[in-house]
Amino acid sequence: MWLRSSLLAATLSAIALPAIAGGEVEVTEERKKACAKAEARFEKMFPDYKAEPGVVIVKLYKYNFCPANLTVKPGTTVRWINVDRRTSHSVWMKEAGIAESERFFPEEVWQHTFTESGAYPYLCGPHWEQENMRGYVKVAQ
Ligand SMILES: [Cu+2]
Repeated sequence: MWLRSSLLAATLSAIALPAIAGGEVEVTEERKKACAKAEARFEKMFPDYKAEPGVVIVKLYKYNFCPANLTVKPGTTVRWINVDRRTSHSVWMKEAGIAESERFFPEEVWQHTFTESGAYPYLCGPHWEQENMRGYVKVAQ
């Protein structure tokens, strides 16, 4: 049940933020549904995945980052996992001046450890313009 509790923690921290403040991403009903599917795909793809302290997972599915908004403490590693069927994605913290990741394919992973407090809005390189594929990480004590 590690998955449920870590997801719950991620969800709660996203909800605790004021609605659409700063670089936060608007989470529509459509996106919520896609993220529920992402969850199911993740559990199927990685049935033995073990939670690790200090690591928070974001799934990428159908032009969504799930969850799109996250708040983490400095030192946290955010691990983005592609649970899509065939589309590759990237993570590009453009505003923070962090270079775009490699494109990663289904079942592949990219991760980043946040050492500095601050706001990190990010994009998927190939899909932010057409599909508004964006996410937001707030790093705070
Ligand atoms: Cu993408």
